Amino acid sequence: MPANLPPEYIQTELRFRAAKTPEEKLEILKELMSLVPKHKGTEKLRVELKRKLTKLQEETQRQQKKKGARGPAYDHIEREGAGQITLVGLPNCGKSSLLAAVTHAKPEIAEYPFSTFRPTVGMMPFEDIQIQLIDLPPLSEYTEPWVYSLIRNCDAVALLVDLSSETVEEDYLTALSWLERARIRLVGSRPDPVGEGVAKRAVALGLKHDVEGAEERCSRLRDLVGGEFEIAALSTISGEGLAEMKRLCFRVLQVVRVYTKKPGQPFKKEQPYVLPVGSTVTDVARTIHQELAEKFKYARVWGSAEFQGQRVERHYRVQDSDLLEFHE
Ligand SMILES: Nc1nc2c(ncn2[C@@H]2O[C@H](COP(=O)(O)OP(=O)(O)O)[C@@H](O)[C@H]2O)c(=O)[nH]1
Ligand SMILES: [Mg+2]
Repeated sequence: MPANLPPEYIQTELRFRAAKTPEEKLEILKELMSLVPKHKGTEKLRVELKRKLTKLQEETQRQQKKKGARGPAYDHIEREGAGQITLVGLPNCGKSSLLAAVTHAKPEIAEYPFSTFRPTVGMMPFEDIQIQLIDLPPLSEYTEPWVYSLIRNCDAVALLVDLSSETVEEDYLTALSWLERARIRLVGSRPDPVGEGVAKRAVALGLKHDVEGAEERCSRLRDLVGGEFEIAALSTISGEGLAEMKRLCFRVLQVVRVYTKKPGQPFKKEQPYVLPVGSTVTDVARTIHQELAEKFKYARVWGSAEFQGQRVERHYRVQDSDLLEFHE
C-alpha cells in the first residue's frame, strides 16, 4: 500500500471488504477513489481501483439485467450428458476442488466475495459418456433459494462430507437437515415414494481422505450412513477414490447405455443412447425415431440376452451395455 493515504482510506477500505452486495461495493469503491490523493506514488493504486470499478459496474449491470429479464439468476441449468448431479455440502468441504479434479471446469477464483456465489458446471467423463456436475455454494443459513431449486431439479445429489473435520457425523446430519428444511429428502438408489417434499437419489462422498485420521472418521460416517446411500472415500490431492466416485455417480443416475447396429453390418462403437433403467427395446427405438418405434417387429440383443444375438420382443427390458439390432 502506498504511503501518505489518509486514515479515512483504511477505514473505507475495510468497509469495502466487508460489503456484501456488488451495489454496496460499488458505492464504497467510489468513495474510496475520491480519497486517494493524485500523485505519482498512488498511480498504481488508482489504476487498480479503476479496474475494480469497471468490473463491479459490469457485474451490477449484468445482475440487474438478469433480475429484470427472468427473476432469480441461476435456478435452472440446462441438462447435458447422461445426467445432472449437484455437489452438495457444508462450507469448505472440498466441492470446488472435486469439480476441478474430475472435469475441465475451473471453479471461479473469488476476487470479490459474491463471485463465489455462483454455480459452476463441468462435464465428468465416465467410460464412454459424460456426467454433468454442478458445484454449488455451501449449505448454510445464507444459502439462497436458487441453490435449493437447482438441487430439486437435478437427477441426483452427491452429498459431500469433509473427512478432515472432527465432527463428521454432525456435519453429515447438519447437511441433511438444511436439505430437509428446504423439503428435499435424500434417498438411496431405490426411490421411496413416501415422505414429504422432493425425493432425490443420492450418494455420499467422504472427501480429503488423505488427511490423518480420515480413515477412522470415514468408518464412523459409514456407520451413520448405514447402507442408506452408497459411499466412497476420496482425495483430490492423491487422486485415490476418484474412479470409484465416478462409478457411484453413474450408478446413482439409474441409467443404461445402449448401442445399436444395422442388420448385416459390423458393430462400430459410437456414442451410446442413454435411457432410464427399466427401458424397453421399444423405448430405445423411440429415442432413435418415432417411426422406427412404430414399425420394427423385433430386435436382436447382444449382452444381456441369454444367447448372443437373441431375438427379443418389443417389451424386452434392456440392460447397461446392450447392443441392439432392429428388424422391421
Ligand atoms: N487435504 C486435502 N485438502 C483438500 C482436498 N480437497 C480440497 N482440499 C482443501 O479444502 C479447502 C476447501 O476446498 P474447496 O474445494 O474450496 O471447498 P468448497 O468450499 O467446498 O468448494 C481448500 O483449502 C482445499 O485446498 C483433499 O482432497 N485433501
Ligand atoms: Mg467452493
